[in-house]
Amino acid sequence: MKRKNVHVKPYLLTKKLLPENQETPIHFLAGNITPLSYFYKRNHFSYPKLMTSFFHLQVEGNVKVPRTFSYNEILSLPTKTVKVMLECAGDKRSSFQPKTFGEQWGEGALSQGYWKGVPLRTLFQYTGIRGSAKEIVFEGHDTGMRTDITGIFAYERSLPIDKALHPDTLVAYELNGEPLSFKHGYPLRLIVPQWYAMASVKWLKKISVIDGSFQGPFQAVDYIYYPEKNRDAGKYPVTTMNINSTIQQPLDLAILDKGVHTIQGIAWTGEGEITKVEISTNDGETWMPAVLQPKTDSPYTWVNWTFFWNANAKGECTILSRATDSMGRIQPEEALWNRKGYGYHAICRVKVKVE
Ligand SMILES: Nc1nc2c(c(=O)[nH]1)N[C@H]1C(S)=C(S)[C@@H](COP(=O)(O)O)O[C@H]1N2
Ligand SMILES: [Mo]
Repeated sequence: MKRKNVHVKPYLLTKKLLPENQETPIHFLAGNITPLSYFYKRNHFSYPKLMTSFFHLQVEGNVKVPRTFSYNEILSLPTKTVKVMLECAGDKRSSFQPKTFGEQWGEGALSQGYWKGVPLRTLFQYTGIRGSAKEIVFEGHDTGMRTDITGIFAYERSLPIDKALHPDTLVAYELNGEPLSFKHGYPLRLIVPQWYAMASVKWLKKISVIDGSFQGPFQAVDYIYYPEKNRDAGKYPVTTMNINSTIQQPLDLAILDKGVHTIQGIAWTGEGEITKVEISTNDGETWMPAVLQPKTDSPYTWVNWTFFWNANAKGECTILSRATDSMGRIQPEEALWNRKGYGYHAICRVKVKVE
């Protein structure tokens, strides 16, 4: 039978539906912004129920004048648009050996777009900040239970003052020219460039300035690198994204014809910028530079790269990509294993067979 009107539409890859955790199929991250339907989704709890209280943002704690901003007031403040990629700290977790706890993300827990909002620092022009302030805590409207500690918790995270007051740290209300979609934090979410995305708190409810260091479980239990299996020795917090790259094409385990192929992918880093991506088509014996596409309008996004490969020998072969940044960082052979599986960034490898 002939089938009509078959729409071949790629979908997100589902890790879990309750709460919703879905990743982007990496080979569909073609352009430089991620269409909403492919934007990865990561949630610790069920979606909060949208209520009128969501349209007020409280700023309190060690400020001179505590204040509540209405949504409309925030929309009326001077705006800033910044193109920022978000990457989940657990992106590529499934590559860790031995396996670690947490959602077994492949390579697609990342997306990017233009975020429009108000620089967070603008709000503090209205409230002031007391001299003793050390951190700023961001509370989301979503709450729920944890498996390790009893009680009901909100999703809450803090930032050091200097990162919070960076001019590109935003209270965002638009993504790619549309009001933020509910699942990505409508009406207001924090956007923290360069940090893993756990810092970009969705459904902002309250901002508190504190003079200590925040100890909520999403700060002091989760999002900590624990390099040792059974002890907490050597632990330190997850902050900026590691240098990383992903091969989008060919796909892992692809079967290719002999001839010229385009190897293509993306590379990114949480500090400085990508200066080089190298490709090996012989499992790391020799490396050749890929062509980096010109940097666009933001230092906070991935760069696209391509490499033309003449596959003239039949057989199996491993293709690797390795990025270097302006801070002198380079992707390692092996990522630092850690108990919760954060920050995987080893050299990317795909296996192909040429026939
Ligand atoms: N309120 C709230 N904010 C949150 C989270 C959450 O569960 N609740 N998850 C964080 C994590 S771990 C990630 S990776 C990003 C995911 O953002 P997205 O769903 O818009 O892609 O949101 C962050 N902000
Ligand atoms: Mo995340």
